[in-house]
Amino acid sequence: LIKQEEKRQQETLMLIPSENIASRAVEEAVASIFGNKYAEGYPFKRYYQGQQYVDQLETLVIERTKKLFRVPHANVQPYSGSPANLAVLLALAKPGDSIMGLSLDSGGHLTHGSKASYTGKLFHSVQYGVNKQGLIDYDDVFKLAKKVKPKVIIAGITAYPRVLDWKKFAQIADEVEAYLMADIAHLAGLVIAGAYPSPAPFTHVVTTTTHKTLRGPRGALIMVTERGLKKDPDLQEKIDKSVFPGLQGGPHENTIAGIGIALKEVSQNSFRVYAKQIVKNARALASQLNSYGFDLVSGGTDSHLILINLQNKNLLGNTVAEACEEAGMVLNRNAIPNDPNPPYYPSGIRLGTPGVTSRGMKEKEMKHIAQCINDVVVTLQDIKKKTKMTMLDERKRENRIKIIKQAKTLRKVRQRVLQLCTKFPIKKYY
Ligand code: DSN
Repeated sequence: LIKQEEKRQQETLMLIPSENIASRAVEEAVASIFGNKYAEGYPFKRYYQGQQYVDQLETLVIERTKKLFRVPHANVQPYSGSPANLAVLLALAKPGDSIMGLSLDSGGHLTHGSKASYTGKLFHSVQYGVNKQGLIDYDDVFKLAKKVKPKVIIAGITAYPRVLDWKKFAQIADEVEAYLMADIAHLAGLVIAGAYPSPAPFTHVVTTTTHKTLRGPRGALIMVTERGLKKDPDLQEKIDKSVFPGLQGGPHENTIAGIGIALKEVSQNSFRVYAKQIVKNARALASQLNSYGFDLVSGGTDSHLILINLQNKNLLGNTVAEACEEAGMVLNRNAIPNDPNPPYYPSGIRLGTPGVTSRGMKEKEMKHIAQCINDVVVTLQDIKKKTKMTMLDERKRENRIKIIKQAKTLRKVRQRVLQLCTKFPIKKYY
């Protein structure tokens, strides 16, 4: 299965914006002997023996995190982004306290207080959204914050393509005396490279995963900023206690080793060039898709991701995502702001450029990819019209399979995608 997965990745375009291609060195660290070790506690304050190398390792990774993100404190133990966010919320608020985050269909994350997540059940979660243009309206957020008086405001995204105004969020949080937490899971690599503004000077806490634009192993970091320590001198202890023993047992030191390697890689100049290219590629892809009449939420992108509203194409996200996969382009269906359809059958698709940029593709290839996506969508529209299928029919998998089977063009697009993949193979770099 590992071999087959490798072939699949090699022969398809990774267009899911939260995915990326980690280096061989990261892979080796994650598979290393550090995975055998239990290390409950923190460096030099452990509960088990045999920690001389684990302590050095974790200290090194903490120091690298602090230096790169310019923060005074880092916890490198969270298993992934969702437990990291829960650990922060439980450190800063009590169950029943109010929190505010961006709603899922406006581009937030489940753990930003969505009702489906424990963050929306344990806390009194009131969510903010986006306006008709698909943008966060900071006056609206401020009005809501004054009403809700949240303990924590979460500023972070998974499907919001534009720059977040950290300063405005900070002003709002200060006015209502809330903690401000930034979740830069999607953006961390861009932030380090200077391709996206850093939240560190403005927020109290920053969380991130390590496997997206940061191009490391699947894991997470929690950082406390200078502003955070000023607001609450106990913040670092609160966060550390919340992670362990609050929420987790033994940290995955093998993953922490992989994070350490990724942090070394992202501190190199070549990574800065790479991260800037991610944004250039996303802009090129967005502008070409725009020229084909795709309705981009917020009109475009400032980052690595694009959200497309498919309502003007009269297609569900499911059909387009499944047909694109058939043609070798792996992206995901996604809700759009105020989606009239339910999350399992959303009206949009989301795509991003970190993976294809890791393969060395540039603006020219993005135009080619946009053309391939358009060819898929035009074919689907033709077939749907001919078969007189409705949106409700399209929710049934067997009907989508019928559409996709009739779409002969997909095979031709698949060949073009394969040629592109062969020209830009996934190299085991470093
Ligand atoms: N699942 C991630 C994403 O795709 O954005 C967030 O956790």
